[in-house]
Amino acid sequence: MKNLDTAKIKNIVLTGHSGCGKTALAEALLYRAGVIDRIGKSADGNTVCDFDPEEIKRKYSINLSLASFEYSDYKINLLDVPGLLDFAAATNEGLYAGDTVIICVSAKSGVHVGTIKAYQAAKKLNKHILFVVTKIDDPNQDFYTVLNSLKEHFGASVCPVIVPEIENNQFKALVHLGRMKSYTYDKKGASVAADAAGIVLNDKEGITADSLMDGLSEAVAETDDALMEKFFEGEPFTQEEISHGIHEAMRTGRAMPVFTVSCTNPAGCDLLLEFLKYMPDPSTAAALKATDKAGKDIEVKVDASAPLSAFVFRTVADPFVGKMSFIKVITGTLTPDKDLVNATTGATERVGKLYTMLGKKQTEVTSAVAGDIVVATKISASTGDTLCDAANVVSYAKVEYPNPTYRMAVKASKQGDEAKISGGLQRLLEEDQALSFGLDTTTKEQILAGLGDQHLDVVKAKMKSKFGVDIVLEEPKIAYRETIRKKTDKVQGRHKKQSGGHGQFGDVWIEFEPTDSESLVFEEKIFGGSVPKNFFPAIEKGLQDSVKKGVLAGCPVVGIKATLLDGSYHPVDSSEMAFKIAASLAFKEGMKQADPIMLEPIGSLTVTIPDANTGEIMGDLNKRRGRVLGMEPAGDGITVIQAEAPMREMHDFTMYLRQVAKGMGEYTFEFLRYEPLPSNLLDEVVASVKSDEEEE
Ligand SMILES: Nc1nc2c(ncn2[C@@H]2O[C@H](COP(=O)(O)OP(=O)(O)OP(=O)(O)O)[C@@H](O)[C@H]2O)c(=O)[nH]1
Ligand SMILES: [Mg+2]
Repeated sequence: MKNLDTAKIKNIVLTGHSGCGKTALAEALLYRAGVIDRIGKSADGNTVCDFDPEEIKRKYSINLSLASFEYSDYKINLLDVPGLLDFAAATNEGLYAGDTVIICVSAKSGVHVGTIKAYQAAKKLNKHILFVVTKIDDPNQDFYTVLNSLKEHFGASVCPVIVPEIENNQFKALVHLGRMKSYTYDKKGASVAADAAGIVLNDKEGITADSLMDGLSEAVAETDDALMEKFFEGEPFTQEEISHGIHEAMRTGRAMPVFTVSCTNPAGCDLLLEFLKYMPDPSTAAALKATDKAGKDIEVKVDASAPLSAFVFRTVADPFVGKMSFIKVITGTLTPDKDLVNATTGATERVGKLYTMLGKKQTEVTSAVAGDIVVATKISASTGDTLCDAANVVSYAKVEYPNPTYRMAVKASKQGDEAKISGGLQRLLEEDQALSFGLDTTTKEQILAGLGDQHLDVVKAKMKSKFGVDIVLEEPKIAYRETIRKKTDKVQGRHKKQSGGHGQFGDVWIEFEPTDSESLVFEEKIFGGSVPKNFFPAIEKGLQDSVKKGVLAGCPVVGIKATLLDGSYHPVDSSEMAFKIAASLAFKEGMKQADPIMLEPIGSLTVTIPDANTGEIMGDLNKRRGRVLGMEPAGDGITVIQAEAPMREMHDFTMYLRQVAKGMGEYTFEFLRYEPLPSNLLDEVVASVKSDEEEE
């Protein structure tokens, strides 16, 4: 592929609800552009973008794919992202790299949470938006209802440009409102044009092409004073004015054009491809937030004439090819074999080879100009790092990622594979910023956290296929504690054993009482040397060992103070070991007398949800023994609930919230403190803790 000017590059990200046809649209566009000679299908596992074995197996996208191709004399970088919320990290990376966001909407199922999320994300990042209604060939298409729903959700700037002609509920042709031409398609997606003036678009509802033109004309008129005057005087626009006006309206954010396609029997892909040429180029995209060398906040626009700066927005850890870094060049030109500064780490970096991608196919290139998206292999930079010329040190703001709240304990199914697990997961963490892995120091379990069950299921499958390790995912243990509620009288612990030669003798009287300190507090108040000083450390050690396992369920004991009051010893038979044992006997007896209870961890919860879900979530938190502390409107139909809830009740909250709030909810949940476990749960908890121990 030849090297191009920034103005000839179009970075287009395909977003939308899962299953709405993003991967299929990429396929259809590549076919119409002559890049591939047949259209693959996700269901057949033969598309350009869903090439990962896990995508082929599951028949949906889990990764961000880049399909770069030439069309006319433009380079189009298509980014196909997953629609499933479990893989939102890849979606966010695609949104970062794309300049124009195509939001795909199925003509059959319409606006869903994925559509709304894509829109919100695109707006937040100031991206240009284009709606593409897919599946127009489907017998159950309902285009004009979907169009109305788009207007209801996203406002008056939704502006139909290519709409279908529907006869007897079936798709017949596409009408380009700007040209007032109707296009009928053959099986290869080639079209024949005819005049569309006066055409009825939907025989059932009597919608005409002329009636839809009004919205388009208004959007065009708003782009220019002279056009506005013409519009008010009722004069028709010329073809050129309309065409220029649509592009201008989109560039300035006044209009979000709506296109219609079939991806499987390609229709409308020719018109869409043509339109893509007029998409804003990277230099006119919104400026990126960054910090300069001195740490000052700045904004940077894509600019080929400035010294090099480039952002690593995705990393793939391939066990065979090595590390692949997806890079968007922001300023200057990226070329191999030049020393660069990694502004994030301070390291010097050298890019060996650069590639342009078509799904999994790599083609080497010699340089990449500002605005372009390429892949470098085997560099040490990580996702989120900025590479730059020493003369222009700048760090771009990182992509925002969702919080991994779905936690599972990860174990090796085969003993001895533990090291392989952390090795493999470290590699997967490099490519997935919504995954976290680490030791829960309270339960001593390795915890893998992600965005949902499908996310972790894919991680499990990748561990097997990429690193040959079988992992088991289990509900994480809860770090229960035990404590006491009453002060005891002094309790005796006496250890006496006479076996052959030397005997063993240790005797202590200890008083136990509750305290605020989490770890054991030990004091001694021995008078008259009833226990010699040199045995005190052994007694304390005996107690320290004992508090590791309480008498109820064997959980660590917190909030306990032990005071050594008295005891006796034997000049020959007493030893450190004997006093250690005596202390542990006193502890066991003391715990029983001190009204022991179980404590459970309580977490602090912040839930962000649409207002409409508030009642249901509050009811659910109540069932989870949660305490709602406050509820506040956060604007835009969003409510924030602050609550506290026991950790043992919250394991499935991620999946629950997703289901209730239809993917529009978020939350954070962090350990706060311990509280007494309600007595009705004691037997159940003791049994579960003991059975966990037996397993180990
Ligand atoms: N009839 C018809 N089927 C389509 C069209 N577009 C997509 N499909 C089918 O819809 C299903 C989902 O399409 P995909 O392209 O995989 O959907 P996606 O948006 O990439 O889904 P995710 O990767 O999960 O986000 C597949 O079976 C496609 O063949 C279309 O225009 N017409
Ligand atoms: Mg897909």
